[in-house]
Amino acid sequence: MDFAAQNEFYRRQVDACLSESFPQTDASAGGLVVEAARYSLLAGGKRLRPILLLVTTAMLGGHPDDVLPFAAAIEMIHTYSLIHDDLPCMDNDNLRRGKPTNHIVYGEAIALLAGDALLNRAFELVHETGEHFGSAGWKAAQILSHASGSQGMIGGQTLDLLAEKQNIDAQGLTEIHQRKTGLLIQAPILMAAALMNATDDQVKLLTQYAEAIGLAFQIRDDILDVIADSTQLGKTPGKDIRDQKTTYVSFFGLAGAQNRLEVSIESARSAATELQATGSDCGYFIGLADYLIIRQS
Ligand code: GRG
Repeated sequence: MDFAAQNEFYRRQVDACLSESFPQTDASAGGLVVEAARYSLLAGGKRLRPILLLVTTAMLGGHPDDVLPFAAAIEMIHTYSLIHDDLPCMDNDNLRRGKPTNHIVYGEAIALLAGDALLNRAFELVHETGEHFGSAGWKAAQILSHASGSQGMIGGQTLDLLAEKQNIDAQGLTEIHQRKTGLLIQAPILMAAALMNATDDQVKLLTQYAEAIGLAFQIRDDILDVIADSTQLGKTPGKDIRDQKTTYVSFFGLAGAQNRLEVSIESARSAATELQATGSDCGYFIGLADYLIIRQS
């Protein structure tokens, strides 16, 4: 299967699992907040993070079905962060995944609760499934908590808010990107490595790959904010300039950002090629690196 077919195959599995993992309940059991959570969870999206967990698991000799709840959990955490990020007190946006944002449809209070519900359901799933993997399950849970907590995504979002209208240096910019976006993209790869008891050499190469694509993803996001339109993106472009944010493009210029994107992608390709040489099928990893350079949404 080529990259696109593999991606589509796993995306369908993720979508089915997400719907089953957070079923609609009736009004007496918090039906409205579940409806709001499902509105954003099932609104589409690339499903990059859960697919990475399934692909890495398969690459390391495991069965993707066995780790589907972990994959759903990551997507729930990602979706909650998008709902909260779109709220008026944060980015105040009205378009996400090509649809009106959660608070536009359900109001701010329910949107806040829908995000909270997704976060809690995510860790419920991790605990339900983690016990079947023994200590590896706990390790995977710890990786996910770290990536999404105050040392990871929440910390990165805080630094990002504090950095608005400030002059930050390249190191500060990388730190924000690494924590806000990078760690949750690295997490599924490292969780799969933990769950599949990968060797130290495999973990080293998987970490190199994961760090490189996490950074590449964010640099491309900064580029798209400048060059894409809202139909393409499914969200509002031009927000970084509006909020006077320092981004890879504002700091290094479009060509400089593109250059750094290519350096990151080269590092990802090199790690994937080395992993391939150890006998793992890294076709998806290489295809993803190529896609991240040109992705349009
Ligand atoms: C509010 C706790 C909290 C965190 C917010 C992730 C995040 C932190 C904010 C999202 C804002 C943003 C546009 C970040 C840039 C990178 C990013 C995470 C883009 C969205 O992810 P995609 O492209 O989205 O994977 P889809 O919709 O495809 O899942």
